[in-house]
Amino acid sequence: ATKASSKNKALLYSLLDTYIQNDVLSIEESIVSHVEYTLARNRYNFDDLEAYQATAYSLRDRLIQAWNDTQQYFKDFDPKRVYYMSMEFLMGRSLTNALNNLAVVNQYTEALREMGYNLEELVEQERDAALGNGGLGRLAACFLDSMASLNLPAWGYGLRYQYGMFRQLLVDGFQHEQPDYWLNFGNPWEIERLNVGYSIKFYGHVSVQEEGGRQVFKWVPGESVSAVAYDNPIPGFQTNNTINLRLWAAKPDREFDLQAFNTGDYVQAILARQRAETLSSVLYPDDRTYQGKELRLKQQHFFVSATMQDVIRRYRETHDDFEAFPDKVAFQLNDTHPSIAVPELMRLLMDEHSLGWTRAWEITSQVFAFTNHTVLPEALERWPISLVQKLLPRHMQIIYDINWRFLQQLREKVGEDLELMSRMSIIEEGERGEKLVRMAYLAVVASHTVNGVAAIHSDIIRNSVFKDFADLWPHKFQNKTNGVTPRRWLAFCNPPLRALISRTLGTESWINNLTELTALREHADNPTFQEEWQEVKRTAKAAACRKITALTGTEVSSEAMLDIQVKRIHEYKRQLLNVLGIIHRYDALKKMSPEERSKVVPRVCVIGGKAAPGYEQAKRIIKLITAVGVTINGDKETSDMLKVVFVPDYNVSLAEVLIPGSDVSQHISTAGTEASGTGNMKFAMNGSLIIGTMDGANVEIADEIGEDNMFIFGHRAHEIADLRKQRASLKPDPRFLHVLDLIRQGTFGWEDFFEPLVESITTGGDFYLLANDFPSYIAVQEEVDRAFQDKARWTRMSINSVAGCGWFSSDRTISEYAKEIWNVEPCIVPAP
Ligand code: HBZ
Repeated sequence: ATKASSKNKALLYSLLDTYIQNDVLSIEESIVSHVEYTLARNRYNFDDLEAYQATAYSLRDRLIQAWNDTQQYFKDFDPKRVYYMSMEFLMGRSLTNALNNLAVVNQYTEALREMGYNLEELVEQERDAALGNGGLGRLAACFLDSMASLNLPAWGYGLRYQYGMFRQLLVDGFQHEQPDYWLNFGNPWEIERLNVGYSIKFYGHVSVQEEGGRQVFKWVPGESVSAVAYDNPIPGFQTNNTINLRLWAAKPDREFDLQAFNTGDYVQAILARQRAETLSSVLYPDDRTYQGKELRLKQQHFFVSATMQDVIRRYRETHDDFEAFPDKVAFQLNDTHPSIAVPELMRLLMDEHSLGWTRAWEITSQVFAFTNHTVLPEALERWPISLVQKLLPRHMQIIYDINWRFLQQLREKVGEDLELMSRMSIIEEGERGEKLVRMAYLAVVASHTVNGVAAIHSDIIRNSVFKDFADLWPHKFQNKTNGVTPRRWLAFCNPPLRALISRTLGTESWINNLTELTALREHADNPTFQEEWQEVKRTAKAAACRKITALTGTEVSSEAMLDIQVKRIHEYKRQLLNVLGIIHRYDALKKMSPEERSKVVPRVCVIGGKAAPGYEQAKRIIKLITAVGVTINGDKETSDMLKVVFVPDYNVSLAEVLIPGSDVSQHISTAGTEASGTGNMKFAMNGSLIIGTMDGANVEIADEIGEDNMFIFGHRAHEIADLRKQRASLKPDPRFLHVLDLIRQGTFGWEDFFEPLVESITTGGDFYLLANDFPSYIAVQEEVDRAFQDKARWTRMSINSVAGCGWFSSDRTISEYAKEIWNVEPCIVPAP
């Protein structure tokens, strides 16, 4: 590239000075110019989709300016940076978020109104960016928001899937999966960087040569694809800082397959090249059942290798050697999915940058930290050695070396304890002689810090999942209780609540300092404030009910209590317990006299969430919910008192409507199974009361907002192991058995299809202990009804929920990561 002369420079500096203005007229000009020149549509005639796209491009211009300033500032200042590595970023929509963070909501609303468009309608045109399964992916998105808002020198790295989380369709109450081709109409929020690309190798073999007295390993790949960068600007709230989420897409490699073209079959060679793109095309929709698919490991290595090469290149722009690398770089591994980064960094340092093993390991073990998100054994990644060996032969050698040195070190420390060594080995001697790589152990061995995502979960990690490692390296283990961004999950999705809080506290500073919400406590019993609070809830609830009716065709009254359980469908989350409770409620209603019935609190029970496509039991649960809904909603005798709906295709955007409108929400996993949960925090933040077990972050929510402001039930984590042992001799509550009988008798039809569900909680062993927790669940539900009848009490509990939520801002979580794990500091970009 030619460098601008100093004369030109002055001109270049001045040229864009006045380009971006945020007055209404400039915004109108900017939108119309995008209609005309970016979309090439007629400026007098564009539909809502085009208006949305032009608005998004107009905002993108503004984001790019802040992004450029931020990246230049980071480059000049050269602080230690953190790279958040995640296979998933569940971003949802960007328009409302960008408008609010850039503080231009009013101007855009007015500009669009003058042109004849309604911003709220345009917002609905945007497809969710659903590049994640659930909590883990959404956490990564909340973390980006907080890292930007806290002015941290941070980047996110991930994959640009062309097909995000599948769209869930319900046909006759059964889940069907539809492809989510979200890029259909383009993605105005991303910047394609065709100039940023890396070659990613697969397969082949490793040769060893002697060079100057040391062994040099050469990986001769059998396949190679290019990784191309797509940058997504992430604005912070009330700051100019705009960080980057860099997502990689696979493209055919320019150089690599020249050979193939010499064989004569030109067309076949082109088609083979084209297949490279499938590598990053689809998100695996299985949360926590490890499948061991070759393409998945390919995706992991692809994403990790591109990221490592990119970070090293950036570091080397300002450093001649790797001495300062650990002072300039921190990597956070979002679960084990990116943990192949450990041998990849070792390989790059040794084979491409000529460092010796010792120095490479010193560096590697200073830069990684690892977050665990589950204790369910079926979710732990264990790649067969034969597969790793075939796909990544050099990495397999390095993993063996890491393990050998680790076991040596262990032996020095504890002596020749073979039992312990085989327990802790990164290589597992699997059944049938199949050896496996325990990716979690690889991550633990290489990381300087390992954390769980709620206090109880971090304890479980220390005391069971990674106990041997915690005994060996107690200093490595930490807790970082999850949080959610109060921007998306309160201020932007619930503007009336934001306004009421700000009016009451006389400031908006709580949005960046969420513990200020405790000041709401002193208003909790104030009748006028309570009245305003109820009005806010009524507004949100009306919107939620409209949405529910639109999605399900079932009329639901916004007078009724709105009870919501939305999350991935999994046995451990116990949606089945919820349904059994609903059936019990229905049965009780049927047995009442009309007068008794008229005194009951009407309830709308909403359940939503996706089942992994191969998870049959979860799919049966969905069918049971819908079948129970058909029977109950069609019963004239009870339908004023009870409705049951399954909302299809639960996603981030739907959550933003349902959560503000809900009265109660359910977080009822068997104690010790839900690592944290983050939906619980979002509901509490919007004044929805929690029905929950003492599991995950519920425990800390109870500490913060008070158990008397929640509905806690069920056995505690320390009791679970014994209860499981004794489950076979448990005599379940008669009401529990009666509910099962109703299902078996065909009250909801499909009794043969539901038999495996009934079996799983009876003769099947009831692993998640539904029978044990059923009585206290029913009791707490009765308490919920009583509380709802006392409006002042309910409203006070709701206010206290919000008041106690300050701790669950992801700003708090990220500040802790920054100080206690990453050792990075804010790097505030000056205002332009
Ligand atoms: O991570 C969730 C935990 O279940 C939840 O308790 C926690 O709050 C949240 C954030 O820490 N875990 C997941 O969402 N896990 C996955 O989505 C997943 C995706 C792909 C996998 C395995 C797990 O291969």
